[in-house]
Amino acid sequence: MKRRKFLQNASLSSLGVVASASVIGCKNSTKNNSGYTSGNSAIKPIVIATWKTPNATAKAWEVLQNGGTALDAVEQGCMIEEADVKNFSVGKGGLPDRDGNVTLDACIMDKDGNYGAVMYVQNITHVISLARKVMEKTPHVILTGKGAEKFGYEQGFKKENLLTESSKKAWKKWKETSQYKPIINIENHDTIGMLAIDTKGDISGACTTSGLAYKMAGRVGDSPIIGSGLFIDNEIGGATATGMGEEVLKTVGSFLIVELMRQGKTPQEACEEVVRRIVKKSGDRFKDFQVGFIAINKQGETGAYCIHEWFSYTVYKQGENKNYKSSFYNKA
Ligand code: SD4
Repeated sequence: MKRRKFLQNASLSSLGVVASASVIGCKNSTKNNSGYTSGNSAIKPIVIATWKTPNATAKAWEVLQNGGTALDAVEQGCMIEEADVKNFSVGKGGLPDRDGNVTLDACIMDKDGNYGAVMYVQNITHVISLARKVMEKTPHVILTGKGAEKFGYEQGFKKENLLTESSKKAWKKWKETSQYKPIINIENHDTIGMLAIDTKGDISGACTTSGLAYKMAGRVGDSPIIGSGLFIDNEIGGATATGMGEEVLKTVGSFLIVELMRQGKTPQEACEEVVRRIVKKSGDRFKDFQVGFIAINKQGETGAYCIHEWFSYTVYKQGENKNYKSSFYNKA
């Protein structure tokens, strides 16, 4: 999806986006327009996901409402985006690397701190399920490339061509200039990271992506890496990232958010601190890349923060599925 153009052409209200900057971060409210919540009563079940992904959160919510686990919810929620060929950053239809190959990364974490990931996988759409199989059926936590693919076929996954006609067309157009310059909020930021709390109060998370469009062959970003693209600690909460993976990796952003929450920060405060740290480390470079985080704590309080305007996230809680605009660092 051409997100910036899309966002420029639509008013906030027509997107169903609820402006949040002024209320995000206010510590004592119990419920407000931002999707950010705070207070003593635990909110569950609840699901939060990066970007405008209402179909994915609806699927996860359905699983949770039926008494399913947070782990099942995040897997099934993410599968919706993986199957959506209109999402150019996830699963089938994801934009390829510069050689024209679609390569997918994903990871999943459960309430017991178990983790499974696959990286650089071709020809399999539902890599989030493959990551779960790695977690549950192998003695390992990460499989990559051909090995992951082989394991997938052994587990009954279907071999598919992930390069759709429209992604192929976009790649051919890109090849005319071959300029690798990811643009903030444009072609490559619809990665889905999802966090959920089930009716028992247990937390799980998942993250799945085709990575940055036109990346070098072999490149892996933050999304499948524990602590960077995703981290869950069932005692504390969880966090997940979207945006320029290289920058998230260098800060181990999702782990850091969870650790900051352990030290007493709200999810919102923790997201803000990690974004500020990324900005500070980058000197002036932050002007050219986007990073966004979402987080949830054990009480079901949520937070979100990004560097540049127009990151959004979707929360399904108390029967309502809503997209919210994230507050952001760069007001310049
Ligand atoms: C990556 N973080 O591979 C991912 C890209 C992303 O929406 O978030 N795209 O670096």
